[in-house]
Amino acid sequence: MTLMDRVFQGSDDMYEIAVKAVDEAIAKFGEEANAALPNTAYCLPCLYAFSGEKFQTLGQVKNGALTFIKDFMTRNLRVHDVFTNGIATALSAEVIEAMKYVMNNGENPYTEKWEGYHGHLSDAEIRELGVPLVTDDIPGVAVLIGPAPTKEIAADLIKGYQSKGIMVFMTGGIIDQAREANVNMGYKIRVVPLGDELPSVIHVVSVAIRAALIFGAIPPGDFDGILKYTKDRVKAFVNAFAPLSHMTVGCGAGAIALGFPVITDEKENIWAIPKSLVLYDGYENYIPASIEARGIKLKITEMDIPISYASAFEGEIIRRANMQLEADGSREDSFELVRTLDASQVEDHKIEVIGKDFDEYDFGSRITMATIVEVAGRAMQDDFEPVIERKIHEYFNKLEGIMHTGQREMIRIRVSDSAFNAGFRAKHFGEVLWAAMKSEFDTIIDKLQVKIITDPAKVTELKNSIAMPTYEKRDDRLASLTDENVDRFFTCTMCQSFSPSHVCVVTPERLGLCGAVSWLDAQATNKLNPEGPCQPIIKGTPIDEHVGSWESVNETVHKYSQGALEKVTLYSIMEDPMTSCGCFECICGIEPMSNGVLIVNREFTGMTPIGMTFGDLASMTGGGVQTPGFMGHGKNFISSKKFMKADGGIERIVWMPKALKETVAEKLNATAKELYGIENFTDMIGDEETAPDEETLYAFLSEKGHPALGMEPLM
Ligand code: SF4
Ligand code: NI
Ligand code: CU1
Repeated sequence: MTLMDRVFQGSDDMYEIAVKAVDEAIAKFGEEANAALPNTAYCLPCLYAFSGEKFQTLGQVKNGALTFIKDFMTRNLRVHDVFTNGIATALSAEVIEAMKYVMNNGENPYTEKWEGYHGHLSDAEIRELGVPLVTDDIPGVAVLIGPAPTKEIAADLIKGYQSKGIMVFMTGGIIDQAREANVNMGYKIRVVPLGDELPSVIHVVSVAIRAALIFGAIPPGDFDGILKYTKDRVKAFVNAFAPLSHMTVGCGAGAIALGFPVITDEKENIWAIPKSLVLYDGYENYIPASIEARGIKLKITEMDIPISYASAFEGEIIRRANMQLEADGSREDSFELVRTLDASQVEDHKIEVIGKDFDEYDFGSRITMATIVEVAGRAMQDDFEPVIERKIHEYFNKLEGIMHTGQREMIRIRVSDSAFNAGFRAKHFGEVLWAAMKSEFDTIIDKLQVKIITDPAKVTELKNSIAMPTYEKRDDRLASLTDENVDRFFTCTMCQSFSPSHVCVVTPERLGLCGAVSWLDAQATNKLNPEGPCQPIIKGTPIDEHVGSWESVNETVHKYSQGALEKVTLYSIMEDPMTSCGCFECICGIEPMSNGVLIVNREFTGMTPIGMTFGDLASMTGGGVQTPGFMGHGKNFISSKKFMKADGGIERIVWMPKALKETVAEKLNATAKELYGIENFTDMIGDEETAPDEETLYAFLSEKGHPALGMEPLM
């Protein structure tokens, strides 16, 4: 059998299973039943992307989707057929997986076998990956189709990828091997066990394809556009282990069609294709070969520490039972601070531990701990201190077995027993900060020293004498930063690696829509990398300052969107609103009955009163396209005086999920009081409990006398 024949056989095999699965589902639920996968606005996302059609019901899948797939299963024995049959194999897998969800009433069909199986990923999970992907914290995506020859090889590969930040998706027997080898798994730590059967591999393909729809604004049905997007922008690859079934070979052809190289030790009827099909049997070569084949560039920071450091560990949770020690600023004084000193006062790479080291405490101790980073540099400015300081959270969290939450004097740091037993001590926190900050802020920081202080009296003294006054000074500075009293805004084009025409305009009162880039961050990024993603926009004279319209802003977005945009009105969601890439923290959209808008955060999985979920609303905008009436934004923007200022301001907000309301309440209420004299504005805003649908919302707003009801129509 030739390689081509194996692909065709695999494609036939997968199709046959799909047909059976659909018939079975129809026999049980009827043709009218819903076929869509849960928590996505794209129904069967891969089929939608390639065909442009949403196959909503089982009948539509049977009569539409299966025919669409069949048309790809051409047999003219040309190379082209290998790819189309590869795609057909993948699409059949999507049908099979969707039917598993249908048969299980829309719930994850795998959890009955093992609760760790992740199955299908939601749109929100994909959006959440936007920022780490653009910052190269996730430099690539590995898809492992198992089982590997031994559980040790499986564990080495998984951990090897994880320690390089590469996100791992697994399907089949390799998951059992990882379980036997006690490998930690889960979406949060970026090692995702999809499911035990091969078709579950489609759930990671679906991530790549939805990235094209969400971030790339590729229109559904644009077959070539989708393939070009995944090839150019999604740094994924496949590792598959012999013996391969024909279906796996078929999936491999699909992967190669999407631009994802396959690395395998298969020997039967297979031959290498440069950059696409790489044959290996030395498993220690898999990782370097995969990285090279996909052209992945790794960010490497050498650190003198006994544990791993990678973004995948940011999602780790350390429970009390595994807690060697903890510093908790809400109970005992603890804090972290970055401050600038004169060059003569800083000795580069000096790390001091003042007080007891970690091995002088009992297991489970609560300690006090201050982290003081002192920097000197000719380009250093006070404004950069909070930007650099906030990074401590990320740097500590990237350590395997270390958990960090909060900032300033409200931090909590946990060191696990495994990190401690590996030899992790206080000075290693200093090593991490020195290495990470010196490499990330190289053009700002010339010299850097760290003090880790555990002596309680000393911590308290320094907190009161240095830390608190510094925080206060910074807060005053932040409060004084408004759009009016700075001379420049900044662009952020970081997301262009996924959303080629998207430009964020970052102002003091409007942070980037991902929530991760404030005006101060953008300013520091510009200083670090003057040719980089954050370019200054010197304001100049406004066209209309009330609505947020500047000639300079228009020229800049026109230039950096490569001509895709003519103008942006910063304070409006109706008139030339800012575009969205896709990774926004929140989406706001018009609520027609009340003349207001509702805002939904990414974490909210429920329904809004207009009958759309976060995913549905989010799918209305993205990819750097302007869509009046819908706009992605950061959480902090909600309480800004500039939020929808041109369209009536925060008084337009009529609905938010309860949890989001609680998060923003303090600041939003303060803004409402200052601008409109309204007390406890959030009490007037409906949520999923008080106002689950449009009728209850209208009644709720009327009862509360919500100001939006008396405002001019939005449209
Ligand atoms: Fe992406 Fe905008 Fe955030 Fe920059 S500010 S990373 S462009 S979402
Ligand atoms: Ni133009
Ligand atoms: Cu983004």
